[in-house]
Amino acid sequence: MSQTNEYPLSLKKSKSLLAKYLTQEVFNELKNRTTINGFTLKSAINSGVENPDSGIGAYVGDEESYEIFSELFDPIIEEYHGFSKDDKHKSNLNPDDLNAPNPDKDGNYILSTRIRVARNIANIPLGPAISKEQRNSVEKQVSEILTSFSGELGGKYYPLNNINENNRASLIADHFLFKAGDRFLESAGLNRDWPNGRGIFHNNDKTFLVWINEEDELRIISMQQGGDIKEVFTRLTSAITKIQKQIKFAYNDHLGYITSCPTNLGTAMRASVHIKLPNLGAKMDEFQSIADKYSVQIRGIHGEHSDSEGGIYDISNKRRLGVTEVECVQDMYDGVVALIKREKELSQKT
Ligand code: ADP
Ligand code: CIR
Repeated sequence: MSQTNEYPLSLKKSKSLLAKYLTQEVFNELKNRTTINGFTLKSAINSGVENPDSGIGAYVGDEESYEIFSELFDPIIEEYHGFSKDDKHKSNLNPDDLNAPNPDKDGNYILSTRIRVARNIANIPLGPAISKEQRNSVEKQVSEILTSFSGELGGKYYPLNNINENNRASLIADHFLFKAGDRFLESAGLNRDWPNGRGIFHNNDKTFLVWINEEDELRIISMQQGGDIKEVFTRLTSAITKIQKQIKFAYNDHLGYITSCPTNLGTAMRASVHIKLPNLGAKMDEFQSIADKYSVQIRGIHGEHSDSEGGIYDISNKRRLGVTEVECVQDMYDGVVALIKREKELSQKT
Protein backbone atom coordinates (compact mmCIF):
# COMPACT_ATOMS: atom_id res chain seq x y z
CA MET A 1 0.00 0.00 0.00
CA SER A 2 1.36 3.45 -0.86
CA GLN A 3 2.18 5.97 1.80
CA THR A 4 0.07 9.08 2.24
CA ASN A 5 1.29 12.54 3.06
CA GLU A 6 -2.07 14.03 4.01
CA TYR A 7 -3.57 13.72 7.47
CA PRO A 8 -6.85 11.73 7.00
CA LEU A 9 -9.75 14.19 7.22
CA SER A 10 -12.27 11.59 8.45
CA LEU A 11 -10.38 11.37 11.77
CA LYS A 12 -11.20 14.98 12.58
CA LYS A 13 -14.82 13.96 13.35
CA SER A 14 -14.04 10.56 14.89
CA LYS A 15 -14.13 9.64 18.60
CA SER A 16 -11.86 6.58 18.13
CA LEU A 17 -8.65 6.13 20.12
CA LEU A 18 -6.87 6.36 16.77
CA ALA A 19 -8.27 9.85 16.23
CA LYS A 20 -7.36 10.80 19.79
CA TYR A 21 -3.71 9.73 19.58
CA LEU A 22 -2.84 10.20 15.90
CA THR A 23 -2.15 13.90 16.13
CA GLN A 24 -0.78 15.72 13.10
CA GLU A 25 2.62 15.61 14.80
CA VAL A 26 2.53 11.82 15.39
CA PHE A 27 1.24 11.34 11.85
CA ASN A 28 4.19 13.29 10.40
CA GLU A 29 6.61 11.30 12.53
CA LEU A 30 5.23 7.89 11.49
CA LYS A 31 4.01 8.36 7.94
CA ASN A 32 7.20 7.19 6.21
CA ARG A 33 8.01 4.27 8.51
CA THR A 34 7.68 0.65 7.32
CA THR A 35 8.08 -2.64 9.18
CA ILE A 36 10.27 -5.50 8.06
CA ASN A 37 7.21 -7.02 6.35
CA GLY A 38 6.42 -3.80 4.47
CA PHE A 39 3.56 -2.80 6.79
CA THR A 40 2.89 0.96 6.74
CA LEU A 41 1.05 3.52 8.86
CA LYS A 42 -1.56 3.76 6.11
CA SER A 43 -2.36 0.05 6.43
CA ALA A 44 -2.36 0.25 10.24
CA ILE A 45 -4.94 3.05 10.35
CA ASN A 46 -7.07 2.27 7.30
CA SER A 47 -9.85 0.62 9.32
CA GLY A 48 -10.31 3.67 11.54
CA VAL A 49 -9.95 6.08 8.60
CA GLU A 50 -12.63 4.30 6.55
CA ASN A 51 -14.81 3.68 9.64
CA PRO A 52 -14.74 6.82 11.77
CA ASP A 53 -17.27 5.19 14.14
CA SER A 54 -14.54 2.72 15.26
CA GLY A 55 -13.84 2.47 18.97
CA ILE A 56 -10.12 1.89 18.40
CA GLY A 57 -9.49 2.08 14.65
CA ALA A 58 -6.01 0.53 14.27
CA TYR A 59 -4.58 -2.94 13.52
CA VAL A 60 -1.01 -4.24 13.11
CA GLY A 61 0.56 -6.40 10.42
CA ASP A 62 3.29 -7.91 12.58
CA GLU A 63 4.80 -7.89 16.06
CA GLU A 64 7.28 -5.23 14.96
CA SER A 65 4.44 -2.79 14.12
CA TYR A 66 3.86 -2.24 17.85
CA GLU A 67 7.47 -0.94 18.08
CA ILE A 68 7.75 0.91 14.79
CA PHE A 69 4.47 2.75 15.37
CA SER A 70 4.82 2.89 19.17
CA GLU A 71 4.02 6.64 19.33
CA LEU A 72 0.51 5.65 18.20
CA PHE A 73 0.06 2.20 19.78
CA ASP A 74 1.54 2.85 23.26
CA PRO A 75 -1.12 5.41 24.24
CA ILE A 76 -3.93 3.35 22.67
CA ILE A 77 -2.76 0.32 24.69
CA GLU A 78 -2.36 2.43 27.82
CA GLU A 79 -5.88 3.81 27.61
CA TYR A 80 -7.63 0.56 26.64
CA HIS A 81 -5.82 -1.78 29.04
CA GLY A 82 -4.59 0.64 31.70
CA PHE A 83 -1.09 -0.70 30.97
CA SER A 84 1.95 1.49 30.52
CA LYS A 85 4.89 1.00 28.18
CA ASP A 86 7.18 -0.13 31.02
CA ASP A 87 4.77 -2.73 32.46
CA LYS A 88 5.27 -6.48 32.11
CA HIS A 89 2.54 -8.94 31.18
CA LYS A 90 1.81 -11.97 33.43
CA SER A 91 0.11 -15.33 33.02
CA ASN A 92 -1.82 -17.80 35.18
CA LEU A 93 -3.68 -20.64 33.52
CA ASN A 94 -4.38 -22.60 36.71
CA PRO A 95 -8.16 -23.26 37.01
CA ASP A 96 -7.74 -23.95 40.75
CA ASP A 97 -7.00 -20.26 41.28
CA LEU A 98 -10.38 -19.27 39.86
CA ASN A 99 -13.22 -18.60 42.28
CA ALA A 100 -16.23 -19.16 40.06
CA PRO A 101 -18.97 -21.45 41.36
CA ASN A 102 -21.87 -21.48 38.87
CA PRO A 103 -23.64 -18.12 39.52
CA ASP A 104 -26.91 -19.41 38.02
CA LYS A 105 -27.43 -23.04 39.04
CA ASP A 106 -31.15 -22.93 38.19
CA GLY A 107 -30.38 -21.76 34.66
CA ASN A 108 -32.62 -18.66 34.82
CA TYR A 109 -30.17 -16.19 33.32
CA ILE A 110 -27.06 -17.70 31.69
CA LEU A 111 -27.66 -19.48 28.40
CA SER A 112 -24.06 -20.32 27.54
CA THR A 113 -20.43 -19.66 28.43
CA ARG A 114 -17.57 -19.23 25.96
CA ILE A 115 -13.89 -18.45 26.52
CA ARG A 116 -11.50 -17.86 23.65
CA VAL A 117 -7.89 -16.87 23.22
CA ALA A 118 -6.25 -15.51 20.09
CA ARG A 119 -2.85 -16.77 18.93
CA ASN A 120 -0.53 -15.99 16.02
CA ILE A 121 2.46 -18.03 14.90
CA ALA A 122 5.88 -16.51 15.67
CA ASN A 123 7.78 -14.94 12.74
CA ILE A 124 4.84 -14.93 10.30
CA PRO A 125 3.00 -11.68 9.47
CA LEU A 126 -0.40 -11.23 11.13
CA GLY A 127 -3.68 -11.32 9.17
CA PRO A 128 -3.58 -7.71 7.89
CA ALA A 129 -0.19 -8.37 6.21
CA ILE A 130 -0.09 -12.14 5.63
CA SER A 131 0.33 -13.40 2.04
CA LYS A 132 -1.99 -15.97 0.49
CA GLU A 133 0.77 -18.61 0.56
CA GLN A 134 1.61 -17.91 4.21
CA ARG A 135 -2.07 -18.07 5.15
CA ASN A 136 -2.48 -21.41 3.38
CA SER A 137 0.58 -22.78 5.10
CA VAL A 138 -0.74 -21.72 8.54
CA GLU A 139 -4.02 -23.49 7.72
CA LYS A 140 -2.18 -26.67 6.75
CA GLN A 141 0.13 -26.69 9.78
CA VAL A 142 -2.57 -25.95 12.35
CA SER A 143 -5.26 -28.24 10.92
CA GLU A 144 -2.79 -31.15 10.80
CA ILE A 145 -1.88 -30.68 14.46
CA LEU A 146 -5.52 -30.40 15.57
CA THR A 147 -6.71 -33.43 13.64
CA SER A 148 -4.07 -35.52 15.41
CA PHE A 149 -5.83 -34.90 18.77
CA SER A 150 -7.99 -37.61 20.35
CA GLY A 151 -10.34 -37.90 23.34
CA GLU A 152 -12.42 -34.85 24.31
CA LEU A 153 -10.31 -32.57 22.11
CA GLY A 154 -10.44 -34.86 19.05
CA GLY A 155 -12.44 -33.65 16.04
CA LYS A 156 -12.52 -32.64 12.37
CA TYR A 157 -11.38 -29.66 10.33
CA TYR A 158 -13.85 -27.94 7.96
CA PRO A 159 -12.20 -25.59 5.43
CA LEU A 160 -14.52 -22.69 4.53
CA ASN A 161 -13.91 -23.03 0.81
CA ASN A 162 -15.23 -26.58 0.94
CA ILE A 163 -17.96 -26.61 3.56
CA ASN A 164 -21.58 -27.54 2.93
CA GLU A 165 -23.63 -24.28 2.81
CA ASN A 166 -26.33 -25.53 5.24
CA ASN A 167 -23.65 -26.65 7.68
CA ARG A 168 -21.91 -23.26 7.42
CA ALA A 169 -25.13 -21.28 7.98
CA SER A 170 -26.19 -23.37 10.98
CA LEU A 171 -22.71 -23.18 12.55
CA ILE A 172 -22.94 -19.37 12.31
CA ALA A 173 -26.53 -19.18 13.62
CA ASP A 174 -25.57 -21.40 16.57
CA HIS A 175 -22.62 -19.10 17.45
CA PHE A 176 -19.88 -21.61 16.60
CA LEU A 177 -18.47 -20.16 13.38
CA PHE A 178 -17.37 -16.68 12.33
CA LYS A 179 -19.02 -14.83 9.46
CA ALA A 180 -17.16 -12.98 6.73
CA GLY A 181 -15.36 -10.04 8.33
CA ASP A 182 -17.41 -6.86 8.78
CA ARG A 183 -16.46 -3.43 7.37
CA PHE A 184 -13.90 -2.90 10.18
CA LEU A 185 -12.04 -6.10 9.29
CA GLU A 186 -12.52 -5.53 5.56
CA SER A 187 -10.72 -2.16 5.78
CA ALA A 188 -8.00 -3.75 7.90
CA GLY A 189 -7.22 -6.13 5.01
CA LEU A 190 -8.44 -9.15 6.93
CA ASN A 191 -10.92 -10.32 4.27
CA ARG A 192 -8.33 -10.68 1.50
CA ASP A 193 -8.66 -13.93 -0.51
CA TRP A 194 -11.79 -14.83 1.48
CA PRO A 195 -12.71 -17.67 2.10
CA ASN A 196 -9.43 -19.37 1.13
CA GLY A 197 -7.17 -20.49 3.95
CA ARG A 198 -9.94 -20.11 6.56
CA GLY A 199 -11.80 -22.81 8.40
CA ILE A 200 -13.02 -24.27 11.66
CA PHE A 201 -11.95 -27.30 13.63
CA HIS A 202 -14.35 -28.68 16.23
CA ASN A 203 -14.89 -31.72 18.39
CA ASN A 204 -18.07 -33.77 18.21
CA ASP A 205 -19.88 -31.87 20.99
CA LYS A 206 -18.72 -28.47 19.67
CA THR A 207 -17.27 -27.66 23.10
CA PHE A 208 -13.72 -27.26 21.74
CA LEU A 209 -13.29 -25.25 18.54
CA VAL A 210 -10.45 -23.53 16.72
CA TRP A 211 -11.00 -20.85 14.09
CA ILE A 212 -8.17 -20.67 11.58
CA ASN A 213 -7.17 -17.40 9.87
CA GLU A 214 -9.98 -15.14 10.94
CA GLU A 215 -8.90 -11.90 12.69
CA ASP A 216 -5.98 -13.84 14.15
CA GLU A 217 -4.35 -17.00 12.83
CA LEU A 218 -5.88 -19.07 15.65
CA ARG A 219 -8.83 -18.47 17.91
CA ILE A 220 -8.91 -21.31 20.44
CA ILE A 221 -12.39 -21.64 21.93
CA SER A 222 -14.05 -23.62 24.72
CA MET A 223 -17.82 -23.29 25.12
CA GLN A 224 -20.92 -25.01 26.43
CA GLN A 225 -24.49 -24.40 27.54
CA GLY A 226 -25.11 -22.94 31.02
CA GLY A 227 -22.91 -21.15 33.55
CA ASP A 228 -20.23 -23.64 34.61
CA ILE A 229 -17.46 -21.16 33.89
CA LYS A 230 -14.73 -23.18 35.62
CA GLU A 231 -15.41 -26.25 33.48
CA VAL A 232 -15.16 -24.12 30.31
CA PHE A 233 -11.89 -22.54 31.54
CA THR A 234 -10.42 -25.94 32.50
CA ARG A 235 -11.09 -27.38 29.02
CA LEU A 236 -9.59 -24.29 27.40
CA THR A 237 -6.39 -24.34 29.43
CA SER A 238 -5.77 -27.99 28.67
CA ALA A 239 -6.27 -27.30 24.93
CA ILE A 240 -3.93 -24.29 25.02
CA THR A 241 -1.24 -26.29 26.79
CA LYS A 242 -1.50 -29.09 24.24
CA ILE A 243 -1.39 -26.77 21.20
CA GLN A 244 1.51 -24.74 22.60
CA LYS A 245 3.63 -27.88 22.79
CA GLN A 246 3.56 -28.00 19.00
CA ILE A 247 3.48 -24.38 17.82
CA LYS A 248 5.61 -21.40 18.82
CA PHE A 249 3.36 -18.36 19.13
CA ALA A 250 4.28 -14.66 18.83
CA TYR A 251 4.78 -13.47 22.42
CA ASN A 252 6.88 -11.00 24.36
CA ASP A 253 7.21 -10.15 28.04
CA HIS A 254 5.74 -6.69 27.61
CA LEU A 255 2.73 -7.27 25.33
CA GLY A 256 2.09 -10.96 26.02
CA TYR A 257 0.50 -12.77 23.06
CA ILE A 258 0.68 -10.63 19.94
CA THR A 259 -2.62 -10.01 18.16
CA SER A 260 -3.72 -7.99 15.13
CA CYS A 261 -6.00 -5.72 17.20
CA PRO A 262 -4.45 -3.97 20.20
CA THR A 263 -7.53 -4.73 22.35
CA ASN A 264 -6.65 -8.44 22.30
CA LEU A 265 -3.01 -8.23 23.42
CA GLY A 266 -1.73 -9.97 26.56
CA THR A 267 -3.84 -12.97 27.45
CA ALA A 268 -5.75 -12.47 24.16
CA MET A 269 -8.65 -13.84 26.15
CA ARG A 270 -12.33 -13.00 25.95
CA ALA A 271 -14.48 -14.86 28.47
CA SER A 272 -18.18 -14.33 27.92
CA VAL A 273 -21.65 -15.45 28.83
CA HIS A 274 -24.83 -15.06 26.86
CA ILE A 275 -27.20 -13.88 29.54
CA LYS A 276 -30.86 -12.80 29.80
CA LEU A 277 -31.06 -9.32 31.32
CA PRO A 278 -34.28 -7.77 29.96
CA ASN A 279 -34.84 -5.35 32.85
CA LEU A 280 -31.30 -4.01 32.77
CA GLY A 281 -31.57 -3.88 28.97
CA ALA A 282 -34.40 -1.39 29.41
CA LYS A 283 -32.14 0.80 31.61
CA MET A 284 -29.05 1.06 29.44
CA ASP A 285 -27.41 3.84 31.48
CA GLU A 286 -27.46 1.82 34.68
CA PHE A 287 -26.47 -1.36 32.78
CA GLN A 288 -23.44 0.43 31.30
CA SER A 289 -22.38 1.90 34.64
CA ILE A 290 -22.37 -1.55 36.32
CA ALA A 291 -20.43 -2.89 33.32
CA ASP A 292 -17.87 -0.08 33.66
CA LYS A 293 -17.52 -0.63 37.41
CA TYR A 294 -16.68 -4.33 36.88
CA SER A 295 -14.60 -3.83 33.70
CA VAL A 296 -16.93 -5.89 31.53
CA GLN A 297 -18.06 -5.16 28.00
CA ILE A 298 -21.64 -5.47 26.70
CA ARG A 299 -22.11 -6.89 23.20
CA GLY A 300 -25.09 -8.15 21.17
CA ILE A 301 -25.51 -11.90 20.72
CA HIS A 302 -24.32 -12.26 17.15
CA GLY A 303 -20.82 -11.08 17.84
CA GLU A 304 -19.06 -7.78 18.00
CA HIS A 305 -21.04 -4.79 16.66
CA SER A 306 -24.28 -6.84 16.65
CA ASP A 307 -27.48 -5.97 18.56
CA SER A 308 -29.14 -7.70 21.47
CA GLU A 309 -32.14 -9.95 20.80
CA GLY A 310 -34.88 -10.73 23.32
CA GLY A 311 -33.04 -9.05 26.21
CA ILE A 312 -30.04 -11.40 25.80
CA TYR A 313 -26.55 -9.89 25.96
CA ASP A 314 -22.95 -11.01 25.62
CA ILE A 315 -21.01 -9.95 28.74
CA SER A 316 -17.21 -10.33 28.68
CA ASN A 317 -13.99 -9.16 30.35
CA LYS A 318 -12.63 -5.90 28.98
CA ARG A 319 -9.04 -6.06 30.29
CA ARG A 320 -6.73 -8.61 28.72
CA LEU A 321 -3.21 -7.21 29.09
CA GLY A 322 -1.27 -6.96 32.37
CA VAL A 323 -3.82 -9.28 33.98
CA THR A 324 -3.62 -13.07 34.07
CA GLU A 325 -6.03 -15.44 32.33
CA VAL A 326 -7.52 -16.28 35.74
CA GLU A 327 -8.09 -12.56 36.41
CA CYS A 328 -9.78 -12.11 33.01
CA VAL A 329 -12.30 -14.82 33.81
CA GLN A 330 -12.69 -13.52 37.37
CA ASP A 331 -13.53 -10.02 36.01
CA MET A 332 -16.26 -11.48 33.83
CA TYR A 333 -17.53 -13.66 36.67
CA ASP A 334 -17.70 -10.80 39.21
CA GLY A 335 -19.47 -8.58 36.67
CA VAL A 336 -22.01 -11.29 35.88
CA VAL A 337 -22.76 -11.88 39.58
CA ALA A 338 -23.40 -8.14 40.05
CA LEU A 339 -25.58 -7.94 36.93
CA ILE A 340 -27.70 -10.95 37.98
CA LYS A 341 -28.17 -9.42 41.44
CA ARG A 342 -29.43 -6.13 39.96
CA GLU A 343 -31.58 -7.89 37.35
CA LYS A 344 -33.32 -9.85 40.15
CA GLU A 345 -34.00 -6.63 42.10
CA LEU A 346 -35.44 -4.93 39.04
CA SER A 347 -37.67 -7.89 38.18
CA GLN A 348 -39.16 -7.87 41.71
CA LYS A 349 -40.14 -4.21 41.27
CA THR A 350 -42.11 -4.80 38.06
P1 ADP B 1 -14.72 -13.01 19.56
O1 ADP B 1 -14.31 -14.19 18.79
O2 ADP B 1 -13.74 -11.92 19.55
O3 ADP B 1 -15.08 -13.39 20.92
P2 ADP B 1 -17.40 -12.12 18.55
O4 ADP B 1 -17.97 -11.12 19.50
O5 ADP B 1 -17.47 -11.80 17.11
O6 ADP B 1 -15.88 -12.33 18.80
O7 ADP B 1 -18.12 -13.51 18.84
C1 ADP B 1 -17.89 -14.62 18.03
C2 ADP B 1 -19.05 -15.60 18.07
O8 ADP B 1 -19.10 -16.20 19.35
C3 ADP B 1 -20.40 -14.98 17.82
O9 ADP B 1 -21.17 -15.85 17.02
C4 ADP B 1 -21.00 -14.88 19.19
O10 ADP B 1 -22.41 -14.92 19.19
C5 ADP B 1 -20.43 -16.13 19.84
N1 ADP B 1 -20.39 -16.05 21.30
C6 ADP B 1 -19.68 -15.20 22.06
N2 ADP B 1 -19.88 -15.43 23.35
C7 ADP B 1 -20.74 -16.48 23.44
C8 ADP B 1 -21.34 -17.19 24.51
N3 ADP B 1 -21.07 -16.91 25.79
N4 ADP B 1 -22.18 -18.20 24.19
C9 ADP B 1 -22.44 -18.53 22.92
N5 ADP B 1 -21.91 -17.90 21.87
C10 ADP B 1 -21.06 -16.89 22.11
C1 CIR C 1 -13.12 -0.83 16.42
O1 CIR C 1 -12.14 -0.11 16.48
O2 CIR C 1 -14.25 -0.53 16.85
C2 CIR C 1 -12.97 -2.18 15.77
N1 CIR C 1 -11.73 -2.19 15.04
C3 CIR C 1 -12.97 -3.27 16.83
C4 CIR C 1 -12.07 -3.04 18.00
C5 CIR C 1 -11.99 -4.18 18.98
N2 CIR C 1 -13.14 -4.43 19.69
C6 CIR C 1 -13.51 -3.89 20.87
O3 CIR C 1 -12.84 -3.18 21.57
N3 CIR C 1 -14.75 -4.18 21.21
